[in-house]
Formats: sequence, structure tokens, C-alpha cells
Amino acid sequence: MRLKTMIYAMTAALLASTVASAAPIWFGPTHYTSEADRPAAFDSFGSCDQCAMVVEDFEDELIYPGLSLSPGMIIGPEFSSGLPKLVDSVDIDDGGINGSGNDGHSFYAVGNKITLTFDEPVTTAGVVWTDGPIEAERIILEAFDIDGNLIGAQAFAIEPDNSYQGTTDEDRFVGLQHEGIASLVVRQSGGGTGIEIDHITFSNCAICVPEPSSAILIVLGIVSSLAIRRRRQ
Ligand SMILES: [Ca+2]
Ligand SMILES: [Ca+2]
Ligand SMILES: [Ca+2]
Ligand SMILES: [Ca+2]
Repeated sequence: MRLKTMIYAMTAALLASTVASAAPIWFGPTHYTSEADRPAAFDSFGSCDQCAMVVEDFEDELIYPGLSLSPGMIIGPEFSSGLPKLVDSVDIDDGGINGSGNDGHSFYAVGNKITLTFDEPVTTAGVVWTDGPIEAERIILEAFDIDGNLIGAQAFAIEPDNSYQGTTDEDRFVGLQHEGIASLVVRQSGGGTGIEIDHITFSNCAICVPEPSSAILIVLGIVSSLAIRRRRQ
């Protein structure tokens, strides 16, 4: 009887640890000039040491299938043709890390927020905030599951440089890990005169997470060894 109770308890505990939703793991704000600046731990999830990451840098002026962003548009060097250069891409995207992202491409929206939606929920999602008004003192991430339930929200301190001309010292990577991220709202506090982002970085490492059936096999293995020990006693 005690053995059966133990089986139930261990099975429930293992299934709970596998299936239950823990709190999100947040990353950033991290100064970011290229992918090399992404926190190393961001690429690991569960038992998967190296998730296959997608980085949407907008340089081909297309958006990765299965990812959508709204509102806003991709902008590139032609956006500010004849005017002071306004594009604020991640620094390396225009060919070199030189303090400017003028000649790369980014995603810009009027207002103060952009919603990222994933056709297939992901486990890992991040973004680089590249520009906003001087009043924007925080970047806020809000992650939602496929039913629209809030997974978590987090605010990150940023220091806008009061320039709209592609400067990159202020650029920051922020992100999170959690199972089942279906959408991510990227919002900045303060003024709503525009927000600019780049390097949407995401992955679905679910395939690397131990499946419940595997957890049950582990329990059965432990239980059978316990049963053998009991018989020997
Ligand atoms: Ca550059
Ligand atoms: Ca870019
Ligand atoms: Ca910038
Ligand atoms: Ca700026």
C-alpha cells in the first residue's frame, strides 16, 4: 500500500515538473551590437543545450514565415533618402560595428508598441530595442499563450540617447523563455512618437523537453528498483 502511494506521488511530481508552467525566465537588458552579444543561456532550454534560433534582421526586407508584427513596417536606407539618416538597425547589419545602424534595416511603428505573433508557439523569444523617444525609460515585454492568457510581463530599464539618427550605444536585447509563447507585446514607457526594433530572435525547443511518457518510464524504473530492494529486505 505504501509502495502504491509512493508511485502515485512520484508520478504526480514528475508530471507536474514536466507539464506545469513555471515562471518565465527573463533575459536583458543587454547591450547589443550583433548576435554575439545575445546571452549564451538564451540558446538553451530544458534539456536542449543548443536550440535552433531564428534571427529576423529584416535585411532582406521580408519577414520570416510564421512570424507577424503589427503595427509597423520594415524601414531601410531608402526610408530617409534625402533626409538626415533615420534608420536604427542593429549595428552590424550594415556591414560593420561602428556606432551606427543607418544603412541597415529595422522595424518601425508609430506609437509605443509592436505585437509579435508566432503561428506556432515558441519557447524562447527576444527582441532588440533600437530606438525611441528620450521619455522612454523602460521597455516592457508582455508574453501571452495561444489562448491569450498572460504568461508574464517584465519591465527593463533603457537609456534613450535623444537621437533618431541610428546611434547604437543605447540598443538593448530583452527576451524570455517559457513554454507556449504565442505572442509578445513589446512596449516602451513614456512618449508614443515611435518605436524601433530589430533582430527578432526565437526558437521552439519543445522537441528537446522530456516527454511525460519518458518521465513515467523513469518513475517505473525507480519503483522497480525500490521493489527489488524491498524484496531483499
Ligand atoms: Ca553599423
Ligand atoms: Ca537589421
Ligand atoms: Ca539606437
Ligand atoms: Ca536613439
